[in-house]
Amino acid sequence: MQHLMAAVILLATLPLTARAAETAVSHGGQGMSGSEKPMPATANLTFGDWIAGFRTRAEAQGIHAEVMDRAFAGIEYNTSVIEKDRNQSEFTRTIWDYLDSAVSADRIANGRAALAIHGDLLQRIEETYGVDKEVVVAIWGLESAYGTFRGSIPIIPAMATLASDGRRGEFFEGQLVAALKILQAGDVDASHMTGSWAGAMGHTQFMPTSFLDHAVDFTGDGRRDIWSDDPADALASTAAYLRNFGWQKGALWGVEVRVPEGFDYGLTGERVKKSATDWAALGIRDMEGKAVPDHGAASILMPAGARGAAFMIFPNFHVIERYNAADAYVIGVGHLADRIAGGPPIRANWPREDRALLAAERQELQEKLTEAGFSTGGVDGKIGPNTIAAIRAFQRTVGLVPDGYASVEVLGRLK
Ligand SMILES: [Ca+2]
Repeated sequence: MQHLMAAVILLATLPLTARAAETAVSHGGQGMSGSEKPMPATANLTFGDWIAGFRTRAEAQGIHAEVMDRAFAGIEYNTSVIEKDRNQSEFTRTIWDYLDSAVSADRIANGRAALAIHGDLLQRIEETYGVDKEVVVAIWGLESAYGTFRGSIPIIPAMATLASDGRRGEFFEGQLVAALKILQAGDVDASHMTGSWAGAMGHTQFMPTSFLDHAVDFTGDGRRDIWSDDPADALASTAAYLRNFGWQKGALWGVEVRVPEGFDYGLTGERVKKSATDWAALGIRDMEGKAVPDHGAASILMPAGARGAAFMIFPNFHVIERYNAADAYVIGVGHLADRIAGGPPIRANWPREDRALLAAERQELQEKLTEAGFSTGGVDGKIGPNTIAAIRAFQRTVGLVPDGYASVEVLGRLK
């Protein structure tokens, strides 16, 4: 999952359970251009040649020949994995659509049930790692619907296929070597090492490299087993992951806030950090009208612009980002955890009449902004800090609220 961190997200028409993996490999998640090489007709022959070369590279990284032999026995090129990699949707979900599903009544109820059923285990994990149990349960709920959808695709063939394919071969070869190291360590055998097509494994969808860095054996049987029905090792591994990135127990991830009339929307976004006290002085209040207590350096996030909800976010927000960097995901995890703990729904309305820009429209937005003199630092279809800054600058010149939100309206004004 550390590979997720820098990734810009795609919250496309994907099952929630596949999202972490999608994100890990989407690098912005745009639809594929027409320049991709078609798969060679002799894919299996090519795959065999690739395996021969890979064997040498894997052995150079300490993978034993017998581990390689066992893992690759009868392996076949997985065409469907390549098809999935090529056909990622260009449709991006709005944050409200995402949250409707991520924090549905069912997912809240199932989270509370999971917390009750596994209460003793989660309490021990919380005490051991100093990570609030509700956030661990929320990640479990989003990644696999509390263990219901852990992924059944054999990881070694999937990673080998993607590694042999040129598009993101280096990334997947790293995951494949990590997966072989897991087999070599004896945590699982190849037949039980399953997950999503893009390599996310087990109850909380660890990528192989993240497993090597963070997974733990909480049951004490000598194996880090994140795949079996017993979620203990997977949940403890997730807690360890969050602890390793600096989780502060008992501190908020974020809280919904109201911004005052005349608020400078140029202060929104993760780049601007202030203390809760300084935000209070600027008129930011929680939904009860009170100043927000201090939970560390805070930013004001308005993920759907000025017409949607506002959140004051804290350092724990950035810890959840290490799992998956999308604002929608982080808010989904944090809000689900709050709801499982009995907290209130998000109160603000979302601009539900809006739709998300398509990938082609995001590129068009960047082209039009650049043409109009507001540089987006390139045209890649990803709405990053440069594009947000360009949108704000454009909004100011035409008298729109400078919230930096990449809306259909802004694109329309540029045309
Ligand atoms: Ca174990």
